[in-house]
Amino acid sequence: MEFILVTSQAQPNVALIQLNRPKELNALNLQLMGELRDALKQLDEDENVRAIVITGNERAFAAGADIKQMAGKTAIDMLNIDQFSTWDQIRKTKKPIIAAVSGFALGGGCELAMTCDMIIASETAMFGQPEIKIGVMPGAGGTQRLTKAIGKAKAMEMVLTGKFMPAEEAEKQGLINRVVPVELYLEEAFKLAGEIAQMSPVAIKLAKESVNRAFETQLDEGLHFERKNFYLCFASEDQTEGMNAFVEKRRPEFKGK
Ligand code: CO8
Repeated sequence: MEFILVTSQAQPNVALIQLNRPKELNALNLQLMGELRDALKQLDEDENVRAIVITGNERAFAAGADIKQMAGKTAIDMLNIDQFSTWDQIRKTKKPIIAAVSGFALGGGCELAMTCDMIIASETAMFGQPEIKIGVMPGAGGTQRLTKAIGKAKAMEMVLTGKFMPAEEAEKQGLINRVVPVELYLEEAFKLAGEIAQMSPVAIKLAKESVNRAFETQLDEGLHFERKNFYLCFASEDQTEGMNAFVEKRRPEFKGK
């Protein structure tokens, strides 16, 4: 594995996955996501593992999908790459996953944290869906999960302005479980994972499945709708302009084409 580190017994019955592209703020390229999918599948099958913690580093959980990798893509390229089958596989993990978030959790990074079952954040964590600023929109569940977590008005504002939400506010809005000082976020995530790991693995699996079921039937339809619109963004000149502007470190000029 090049872009993630896996420790299968970080604590008794608890595994840790660390996203490890620190220079790129853990931008989620295709390889990293593939590695994450494979690691989760293995841990899900390992009977010594009962709970999984996913983390980044202090500066970034993940600053989103890798814009440099996506910048030149067309809608059809995006459709053919079919990166969302990886996300779907991650979503199917049966064991509980806790995201331990510090620093940036943006775009795909925020979506990855929300795909986990619980989120423990450091006081420096920043959540956001800033895709709109680079001429696209969330594509890995952001419009659906954020709206369900914090309600339409707040989600709409975040998705349409790209504004970040600090950890304290995210806790108030119900997006995350709790905020702790930066030196404690990983420890707190382990504590929660350790508590869960003491329960019946069978009951935990069934309970997780049932809680997810509370919104999953509508979620499937919502995710499908979101994906089509996300791909459609790649048919616009604004997507090319927005992503190239990011890569070239300048302001984008959107033309509505
Ligand atoms: N993709 C690629 N590279 C990135 C990304 C990214 N998302 N984020 C940061 N980087 C790189 C920067 O380009 C920079 O690299 P370099 O030194 O080579 O120029 C390095 O990481 C450090 O970043 P900055 O210098 O920009 O650090 P700052 O502290 O000045 O700013 C920010 C930090 C605010 C986080 C800034 O980097 C930023 O705005 N990043 C982009 C955030 C963003 O727009 N995220 C959404 C991406 S699109 C998306 O996630 C769509 C998801 C839908 C589908 C999911 C499929 C996987």
